[in-house]
Amino acid sequence: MRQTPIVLALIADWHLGFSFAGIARRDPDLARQLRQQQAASVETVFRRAEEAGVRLLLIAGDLFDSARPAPEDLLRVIDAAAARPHLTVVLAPGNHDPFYPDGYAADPRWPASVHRLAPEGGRLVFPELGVTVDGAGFAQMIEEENRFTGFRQPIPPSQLAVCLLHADLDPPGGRSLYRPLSSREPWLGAYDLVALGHQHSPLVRQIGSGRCGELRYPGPPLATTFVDAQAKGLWLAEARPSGGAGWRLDWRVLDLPGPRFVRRTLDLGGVREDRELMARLVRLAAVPERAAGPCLLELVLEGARVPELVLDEALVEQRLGRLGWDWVQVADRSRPAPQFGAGHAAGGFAQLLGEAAARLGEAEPPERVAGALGRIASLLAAAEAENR
Ligand SMILES: [Mn+2]
Repeated sequence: MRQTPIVLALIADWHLGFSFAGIARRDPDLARQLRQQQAASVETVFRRAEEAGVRLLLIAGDLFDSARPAPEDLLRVIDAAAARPHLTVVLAPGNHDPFYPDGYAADPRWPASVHRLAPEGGRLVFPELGVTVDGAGFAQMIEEENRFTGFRQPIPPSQLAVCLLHADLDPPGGRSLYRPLSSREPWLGAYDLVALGHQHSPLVRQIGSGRCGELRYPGPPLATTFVDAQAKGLWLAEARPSGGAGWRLDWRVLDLPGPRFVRRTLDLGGVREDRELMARLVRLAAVPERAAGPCLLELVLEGARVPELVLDEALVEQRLGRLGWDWVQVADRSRPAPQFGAGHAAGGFAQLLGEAAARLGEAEPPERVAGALGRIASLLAAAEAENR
């Protein structure tokens, strides 16, 4: 039996070639810096993997942001892999970068060490590594069903059994446009590791049957949007036979230089005036320590906002920017008070309701104001419908 453990790395949702267009509209320099960091991360990831003794690099889809990556993005990955022929790479294309017969996955310049799993599914046996990798790439951008359910031929217990897939694990209601996969499907018992991409957050679930392996999302190695706020870096595992039914995997994560996308939430329910709002924002928006790359903040506002609270988003972004953030954006999900702006078809009744809403904010505790404002808003909507 093998004495030294197999070292492997798992990557998903890298989204190389992402445009950062939303950031570029307001801050072209920051967008350029993010694109450069993303491009540089390709060599960094391959180098760090090599230095850590990784023999097998698994890429669970959405390596590229697009099915037609820019030539320089494709070449960066091809070159980084070609420079390390002893690092075996297996790629299962995802919904962003599906396996088209004439696309990047079929490019003849890929070195022999990089295996791309086709939509019909495949089994790759690496006797020198002691690993078998099964899996299938996406054939198109939407697949409302996962057709890959493994192979009948069992993998010998002496081999680490891996399934590599881009799939949506346990989606709400069991339905998804990106290969819904239930963690209870019996065929998963054939694997020590079901390596997944798509959900952009690190997650692990144990498989309760067969080899009693695990389902794992690594999250992206490098964040590209606020969806990636949980991104941790490059996930590595040492795999060794457990002595029982399957293999044991011990995971650790290598921190990579890059941007920090941070999301923080403020409940406006208890906030009564602008000064208090600013004080809370400043407390909430402390910049994280040890941040090497740019720091981007999304401030999410929740709760019921009292009507006299004037929230100037530009002012908030400016004030928080002074705390050291490279980017601040406000996502207002608070329930707004009824609007009585100019040009509104507001008659006397609407005026009355508006004044009542303002008085409520002065006199009542916020938790009661919330319900009353909702009532006022529906009365106003009914009044408007009548006027139409
Ligand atoms: Mn993705």
